[in-house]
Amino acid sequence: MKTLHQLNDLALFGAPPLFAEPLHVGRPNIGNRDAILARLGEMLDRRWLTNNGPLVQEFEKRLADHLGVRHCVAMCNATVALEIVARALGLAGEVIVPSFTFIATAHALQWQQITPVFCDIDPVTHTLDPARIEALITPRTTGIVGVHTWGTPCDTARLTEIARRRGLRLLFDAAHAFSCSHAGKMIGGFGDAEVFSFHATKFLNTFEGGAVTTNDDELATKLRLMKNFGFAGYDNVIYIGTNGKMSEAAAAMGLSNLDYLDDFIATNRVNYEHYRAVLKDLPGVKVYDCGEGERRNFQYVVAEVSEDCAVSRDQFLKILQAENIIARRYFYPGCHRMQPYRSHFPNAGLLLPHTEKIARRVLVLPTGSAIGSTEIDRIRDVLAFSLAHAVELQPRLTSEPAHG
Ligand code: T4K
Repeated sequence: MKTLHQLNDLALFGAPPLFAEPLHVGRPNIGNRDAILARLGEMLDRRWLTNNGPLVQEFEKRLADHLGVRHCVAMCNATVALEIVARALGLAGEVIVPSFTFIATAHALQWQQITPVFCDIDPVTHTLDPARIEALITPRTTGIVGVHTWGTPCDTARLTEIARRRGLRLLFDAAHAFSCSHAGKMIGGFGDAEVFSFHATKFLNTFEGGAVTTNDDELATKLRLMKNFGFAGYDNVIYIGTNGKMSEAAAAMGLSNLDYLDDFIATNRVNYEHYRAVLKDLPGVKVYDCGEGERRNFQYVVAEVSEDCAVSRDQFLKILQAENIIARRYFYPGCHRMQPYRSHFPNAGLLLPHTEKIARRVLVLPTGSAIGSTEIDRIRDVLAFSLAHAVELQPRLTSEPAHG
């Protein structure tokens, strides 16, 4: 493996990349291949592939038990789950959401003609800032959607208080927060409902998948109808619905991975702590703090590159990606700067100073079971080398926009 002595040793300037194969932020966690294949084999023998099969029912039960909630409704992905639960909760008009989130949070609302009203985030936690919400409430507002960004819980107590006092529904996008806890309770039981993602890149994956959890019996009944076209039995449709069902193959993957949850967390945690230890002395670079004292999945390792850093976030991105270290700029540039929202609210950024700042700073680094301390040390070497040679580096960096 190459070592970095001079600028021309960087892949950006023509040297071979540090890694022959790309290091990704979201390499899927795959627990036990034999267990997955055995479940898939049984599924094929049963010839029951979808439509509330036994594997989906078992997956829902195990999730509900793990999260300590009354109901877990498995779905085909978190985006459709958000759409379905938004409709089941009667969201309409305007809903307050952070702009610093994956575009699906906003799109799930806009897809059904609900206007996402973007609210700024707390610059430390990167989650919705409750102090900014009330100024955005209008007579058209029907709900708040908080996002537990990077697995860090929103300020659920203040959001619940605001929602109750103002008569609003409260939903959480918990796509990043599976198996995380808050105030001694698992994420999944806060607000009216919470939505998880089990996409391939997520800490617990079902290839594609999602789930809604709730303690509200009536809501759970509606969700079950809505994800299955509104069928209440053969030939009997009693509700408007869509197809949001999870397949048996997805549940087979989820069940098999559930057995390895603690292993995934342990691996992620070791990586997170190693990153924190080796990056702590790099000037202008700080690893986002996942917090202590509560359960976390450590799925994302998020570096923040300050504006006065000798190498900018986007320059680091280009340098790393050339070395096959596929870091990402989640959630740049913020939903409010993406279509159709950019056209709907061209000046939204004025009310979102922390969102804009954090979106310019964040660099998500590769982690997961495909990465270990050797790779992390090499990533640190690239960042440290770039900083140490920033003066010579700057004139050689082109102004090409970064990707990712
Ligand atoms: N709400 C929030 C807050 C979310 O973050 C998300 C999804 C959602 C809602 C919606 O959930 P779903 O409807 O997806 O269930 C990825 C994921 O596709 C997306 O699920 C996730 N958030 C988002 C944060 O990341 P992209 O566009 O960055 O994906 P992509 O294809 O670039 O993959 C990310 C990395 O993972 C790459 O470095 C490649 C690697 N990868 C990817 C796949 C699919 C693999 O190594 N293997 C794979 O199979 O969105």
